[in-house]
Amino acid sequence: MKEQQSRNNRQQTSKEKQLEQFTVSNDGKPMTTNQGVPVSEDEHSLKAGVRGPTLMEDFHFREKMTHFDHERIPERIVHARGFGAHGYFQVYESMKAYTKAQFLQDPEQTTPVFVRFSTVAGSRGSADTVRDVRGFAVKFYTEAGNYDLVGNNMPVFFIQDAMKFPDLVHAVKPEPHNEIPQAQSAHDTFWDFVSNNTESAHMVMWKMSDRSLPRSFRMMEGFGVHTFRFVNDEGRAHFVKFHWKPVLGMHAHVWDEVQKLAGKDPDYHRRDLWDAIESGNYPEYELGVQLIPEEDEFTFDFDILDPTKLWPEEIVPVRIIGKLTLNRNTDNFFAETEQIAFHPGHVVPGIDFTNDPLLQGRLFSYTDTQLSRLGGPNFHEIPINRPVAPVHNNQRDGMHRMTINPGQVSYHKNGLAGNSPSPVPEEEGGYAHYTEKVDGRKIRERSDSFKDHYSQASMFWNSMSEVEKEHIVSAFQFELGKVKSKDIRQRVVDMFANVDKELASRISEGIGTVSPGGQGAASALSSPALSMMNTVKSPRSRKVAVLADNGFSEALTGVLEQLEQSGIIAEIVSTKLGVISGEAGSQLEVQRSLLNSDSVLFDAVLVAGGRQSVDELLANPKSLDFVKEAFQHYKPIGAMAEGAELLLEPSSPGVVVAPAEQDSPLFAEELIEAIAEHRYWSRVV
Ligand code: HDE
Repeated sequence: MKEQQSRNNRQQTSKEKQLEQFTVSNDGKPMTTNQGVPVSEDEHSLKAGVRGPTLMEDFHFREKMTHFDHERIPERIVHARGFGAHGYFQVYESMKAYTKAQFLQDPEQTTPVFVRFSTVAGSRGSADTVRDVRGFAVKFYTEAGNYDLVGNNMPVFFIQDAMKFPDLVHAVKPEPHNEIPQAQSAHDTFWDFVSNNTESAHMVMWKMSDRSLPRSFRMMEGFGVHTFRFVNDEGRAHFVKFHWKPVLGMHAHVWDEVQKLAGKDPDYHRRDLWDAIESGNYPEYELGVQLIPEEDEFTFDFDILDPTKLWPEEIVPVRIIGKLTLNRNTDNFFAETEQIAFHPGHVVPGIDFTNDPLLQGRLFSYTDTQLSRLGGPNFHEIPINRPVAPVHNNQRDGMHRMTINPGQVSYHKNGLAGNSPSPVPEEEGGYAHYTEKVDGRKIRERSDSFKDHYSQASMFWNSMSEVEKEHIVSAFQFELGKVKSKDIRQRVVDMFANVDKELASRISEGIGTVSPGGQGAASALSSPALSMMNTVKSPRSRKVAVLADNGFSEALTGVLEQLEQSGIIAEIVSTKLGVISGEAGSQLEVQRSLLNSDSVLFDAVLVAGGRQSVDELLANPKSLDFVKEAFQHYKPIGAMAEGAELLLEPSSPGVVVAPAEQDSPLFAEELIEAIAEHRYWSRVV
């Protein structure tokens, strides 16, 4: 509702105006066939007699059924499950010195965007919270054409050459003979691939870390992964890596929680994004760039074009240059989120490629895949894919062509149309590729500078806090514990001994392998920026379950007000739906019953005081489970007065208890602080 109002109040972006031309509302309209013929009846097929066969001439039935029969299109081969939203991007300061990209020049200018977040391995109907990499794909509808930054929530990748991508994906997807398991890497073929392709070591460390279990799409980083080029209007280039930093900080779930969430709410992440936008909690991410001048290409002890390497932020600082805000949900999931077609090759003047062999291969794959997914070469005409910049060329025809190009001429050069459309010189904004000098023999080989597979994997491990290390070890143990082949398990453990001996022996302890050989840590480096512990903490938009029943203590109302003021979303959870009354008669609407709710759906729990309310809750074992599980997931817990009777460990870290005589404003403040903290890892569970 809030969102609907703000949609009407604010100025539409150029993309929204364009989309509006294609938006058709059926509200209050008479029903027609696709030919515009009014329909008089829509429940019965045309039959020869009420009990007779359906007639061939029933064009309405045939049209309705034919359309239905063809409603599905192939899902994306990877990143099939995704969720998108509209928004805008604004640069903080002109980046003119580095790039002529039109949308990065003027802090006054806003550029419309569409963002699609995704998981990688699962199919379209799989659960949101599985252990996986997340896609973070942004389409900027700039005035100089569409620019796609098609990234992930991890800054490196499993492989160094696109040639191996089909193999990687075949290994991680469900096994082909029985199509098991869905949306998981915990199976033999994935780990067989890993142990035979050691370049994956660094990315596997990220995948086994908490980065794979984001609390929300709104609370994860994004990365362009590859090294790109910024080119300015003097033709000077810088190597650039892109980062998205979430304003709410980076936060993760715990493994037990995501597994339960996959059943309790498989749509957890998309619901979270949708609800946040509908309630005006617009997700925000700052855009950061790391820049390396061309002449410094070879001054690092890793190859800056190797996509299994990151540029440590402590060596190449991230410069924050702008902000992305998501402020509008889609009107139609299929038309927008499903049909959007991203491509790392959609670049604009001022942004160019490098010879990263993974990026080079992607430049082929993305258009190619749309041909079968979206049914032909005109997918750029689908409303969500249309640039807001004008499109003029001599491309014609093809499946589903929508543009009507008048005139006799569809070739260049021509005399009949004054040689138009005419190419635009580079000085006037035409895209001209960076004139990098390239020289070499044709060869199927990898550069020697790509051969270090372990140093940065070690750096990642060294940079983790003890809690994060513990999570990584148990993730390996969980995944490898599902691998049937003992040989594969052993190979993986041996491989990760090259990352860190302690890591490998800790993994080994849980999975029946022998303590590893290998050379031990490949590097003593560490990069504090890699730990999620050093992140922003905010209570904004966190969800708290308030356990209460009839007879709750009236102090609750004041606490709820304070929570709301700090941006926390409190939902009343009780034994039954309906309205509950406080000790002095104030009333609260129950949003969820204990039957259809669960602590995994919330960031924190607050148990209200009041003798009668607490007795009702104590009589329902689900309320005790609720609090216990939140405790085991390290979540902040608050209890007012008698509410503390539901707690098992009232004096643990992150458990805030208000004795009856304490004033509730102070209690609420402490609780808000605890909620911002996110998790209490020092708690013994
Ligand atoms: Fe993709 N990838 N990818 N990928 N990728 C696709 O394109 C591919 C890679 C990423 O929300 C596909 O339209 C190859 C890295 C995202 O629609 C396909 C290689 C990164 C999305 C494809 C990679 C990504 C995709 C499947 C190795 C992070 C979802 C459907 C060279 C920088 C975009 C489609 C969306 C989707 C190919 C590796 C990110 C098949 C060949 C590295 C976020 O074209």
